[in-house]
Amino acid sequence: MPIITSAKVIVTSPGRNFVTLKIETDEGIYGLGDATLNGRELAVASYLTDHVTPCLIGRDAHRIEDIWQFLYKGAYWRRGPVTMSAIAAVDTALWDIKGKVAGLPVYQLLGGAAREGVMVYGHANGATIEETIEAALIYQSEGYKAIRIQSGVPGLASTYGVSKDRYFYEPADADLPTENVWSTEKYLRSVPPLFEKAREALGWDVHLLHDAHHRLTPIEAARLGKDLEPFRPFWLEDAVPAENQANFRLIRQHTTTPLAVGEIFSSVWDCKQLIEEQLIDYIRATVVHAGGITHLRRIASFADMHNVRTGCHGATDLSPVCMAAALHFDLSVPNFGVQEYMRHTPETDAAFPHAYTFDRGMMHPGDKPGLGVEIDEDLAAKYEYKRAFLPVNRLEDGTMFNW
Ligand code: GCO
Ligand code: MG
Repeated sequence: MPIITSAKVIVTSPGRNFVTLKIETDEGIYGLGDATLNGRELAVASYLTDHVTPCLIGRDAHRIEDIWQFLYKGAYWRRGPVTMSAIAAVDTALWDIKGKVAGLPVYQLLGGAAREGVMVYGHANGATIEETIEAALIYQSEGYKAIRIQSGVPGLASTYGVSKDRYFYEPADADLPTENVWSTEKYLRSVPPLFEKAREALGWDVHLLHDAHHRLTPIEAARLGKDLEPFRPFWLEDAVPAENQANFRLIRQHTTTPLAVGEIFSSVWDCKQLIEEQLIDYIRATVVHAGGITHLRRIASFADMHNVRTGCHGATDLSPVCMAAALHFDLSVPNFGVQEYMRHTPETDAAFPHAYTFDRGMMHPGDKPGLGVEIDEDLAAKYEYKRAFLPVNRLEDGTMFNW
């Protein structure tokens, strides 16, 4: 059995900040786990270095479930994004080690491939509907079967999901939070025409997705869902903030537009009611923020019993280590729906060489033992951590609002 001899936290910023855990064993085999929590990176780095890694030394790296339970129950303080990202990093690294010891890609340890490949969605966005459609047509020509469409809102200077660079969208955009101005009324008027024009230009054979980024009330979300029904969206994401899971009942009563939520969830308890009452169609929790492969599989099994499919978060603030882990998970779970795929910058890709591939809208984790992802530590050491925050949002009268 491989005994854990060291565990170190690597903070690097190749294009953006990432926190990576590297666990080494006495057999010379090591594993990697992503621990990046966008805008709060150093909190997780400290949680790991100060409170977790000393407890790992000397343990049997094969005892993934036992170590998970030790970190979850043993902390006394359960759940929350910082704790669960730290646990996720350990869990992911241990699956990587187990795969390498077995000489098998992680998806084989999870039951093997349940499909040939993983359908991903790309992000098309633009300041205007025309620009968004132009970008979506490029994704379609590259073979994407699913495309998220976000457009600037007439009358608002800036909004979520519309980037300065149309190819790469970076959520954390400044060393102090930038302020944006929001109007729900203006936004609600802008989305139906976007979908109408998108269907005209792209046809009906491509899945179209949209992210409301936690900005609506239930009745507003119900209205948007109804308005979009004629255009058959694949999903409407984060329609309302989900602290109060019962909010989704009202949306459900009014619309058949499929609902997705959960990128900020850290545990099955955050989505228990949503899943049990079948208030959503897709659960967006992912490996790094929801307790690793072990806990995400628990969420997926529970979701499967209630006809809810997976749709893992995959923005650029989730490192290639998380992307690789998510792809092994996606390939193996029975109730896979779709995987988000925002391309990393060339700097990020160079620091994290990986085996996963993209081909005509489908991805595959590759067949290297373990996760199939590395960190080039010499290169990583050249990129120092740079403080970076997500933006904040205010209503037009100055009231603090949701980002
Ligand atoms: C998505 C997300 C992201 C988040 C970002 C926060 O759907 O990909 O909403 O854009 O805002 O990951 O760190
Ligand atoms: Mg989102």
